[in-house]
Formats: sequence, C-alpha cells, structure tokens
Amino acid sequence: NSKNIVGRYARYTEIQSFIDNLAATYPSLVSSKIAGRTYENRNLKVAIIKTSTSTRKVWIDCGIHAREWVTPATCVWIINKLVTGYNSGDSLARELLGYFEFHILPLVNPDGYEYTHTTTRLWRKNRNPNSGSSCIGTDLNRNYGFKWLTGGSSTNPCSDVYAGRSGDSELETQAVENYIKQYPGQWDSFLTIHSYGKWWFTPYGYTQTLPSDFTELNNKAKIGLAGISASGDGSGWISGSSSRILYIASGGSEDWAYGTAGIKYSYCLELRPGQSGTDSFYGFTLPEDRAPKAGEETYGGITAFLKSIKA
Ligand code: ING
Ligand code: ZN
Repeated sequence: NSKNIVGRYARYTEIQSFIDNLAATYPSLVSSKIAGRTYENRNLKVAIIKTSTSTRKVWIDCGIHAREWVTPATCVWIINKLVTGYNSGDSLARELLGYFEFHILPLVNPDGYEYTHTTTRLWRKNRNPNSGSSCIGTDLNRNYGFKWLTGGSSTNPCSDVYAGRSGDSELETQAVENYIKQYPGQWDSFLTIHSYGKWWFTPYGYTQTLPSDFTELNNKAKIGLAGISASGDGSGWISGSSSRILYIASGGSEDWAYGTAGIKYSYCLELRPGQSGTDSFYGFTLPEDRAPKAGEETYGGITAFLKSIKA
C-alpha cells in the first residue's frame, strides 16, 4: 500500500514509512530507533540493518542540509541495496553485513527538508527560530561541539552558516551525538553525505593542518573513489581534507566524529553533480531522474571502502 520511493525525491513521511515497512517485512534484518525529535516535532528515525554476526558499527547520515535532495535519496538507495542484496544472496552485501551493522539516518534535518519541498527550495539550515532575530535556523554542519566557531561559520542568525547560540545547541546535533555516544568504541566509520562537488573529504574542516593518520585515511578514501568509478563514471571525484580542497569550516559533524568521538574513518562525501562537467549547472537541484546514478555510485564507493577496512 505504499509506492516505491527508491531513487525518488521522497517526502519525510514516505521515508519514515519506507523504513517501517522494511522493518515489518524483514524483522531479523531491519529495525529502527528514534535518535531524537526536531523543533517541529519530527522523528529522527535511524534505520538499523544488521545480522546475528554483525559486530562493528557504521554510521551514515544524509540530508543535514535541507536543499541537498540527492542525499536522502541516496541513503534510501543504500538501505534498499543492502536489504535486497542481503536477501538475494549478493556476496558483497552478505560479506559486509556479516561484519558491520549499518545505522543510517536518511534525514538529519527533516524540518528543513520539508520546508524546501513546500516553500523555499534552496533552504539549508534547520527551522529552529532564533531569539532576538527574525531570521530562522542554524546550520547544523556548523553546530557540532568540536572546535565550534573557530572559523568558517557565523554568529549572525541570518547567515546560511550560522553556527547556533552555542556548540551542540540544536536538537538534531544533540540527537546524532547522543546516538553515537551510546555505543562508545563500537564505530568503525562515520559517513556524512552532502551535495554537491564529487568530493570524498577527510578531516579536518576547521584547520588545514592534516590529522596524523591523514595518509591512511586518504588511501582508504581512494579505494572508495575506485569503487565509485567501478559503479558509475567516477569522473571528477577527488579526495582530501575539506579545508584544503574547499574551505575552512568549523562545527562540522565529520570533525566531531573524528576529533571528539574518536571514530577513525570519519568522512564527508559530496555527491554529484561535480563543480564542473556533466550536470554541474544543476547544483543542488539535480533532476530526480539522476538520483539513481548517484545512489548506485555512492553505494559502490562506500561498500568498496568498507570492504577495505573490514578485519
Ligand atoms: N559542504 C560542506 C559544508 O558544510 C564541509 C563542506 C564539509 C564543511 C565538511 C566542513 C566539513 O559547507 C556543503 N555542501 O554543505
Ligand atoms: Zn551540505
């Protein structure tokens, strides 16, 4: 009784139902947890895909920025590929799910996402009002409490990169952090998905100084890029630290995951289109019929990367 949302720019309620239906159909493989609630009282529903032998955990989130529509579609694509792949005996899905549990939050910012569907297509922030200002919202990817407000973010509530009244002030930020903190030492990887640019970013965002294990992080990112190439065209994708490739930005979730939570393989992926080349002029408004390609190549990249870090 629900339409197929895989590969589509589905709405919040459709994505919630998609997860609920999978959990009802495959109860031994799929479950869900509510990591928290938003200002507008929406659920932050994490889809959990695991088997009886999964031990190490992988976090994947999408939609932290409201307008980056290809990202929730990609999280849904990944969930669908893992579940259908596992059930049909696909060897890669079986191998990964024998070792990893996937915790996937397709919409970190559902209030903002719904607002882009109903009102302002290029909205980025959440929808929490700011006292003393008529401007709404905090940039959730400037609000995380590691090196908060140390560069590349704003104290002006009207800015698109407003960092919030304090580090971790936002319900969505708190929900993700608290969820991760519930399982200390169990995470092998934290992947946060944005668009656009065709970049596989390592830490750090807040400084151009590279982390001590940068070479290893970047080598594993390159295995991800090879996986993208193997399942799509891969053209234009590069890896490196976000501060060196793009710009300095503090308060991002990937820096928090790496710097505070201590998750070694913390990355930020910027999906298609690229900054130049095919489809680049679409930017955040990549047409829906391109979403399956993004989903497919991202799944190929992430699974190749995970296979390479699996013990
Ligand atoms: N880009 C990211 C942003 O939040 C980024 C770039 C990644 C910054 C990681 C800091 C850390 O600005 C988009 N598209 O939002
Ligand atoms: Zn973004």
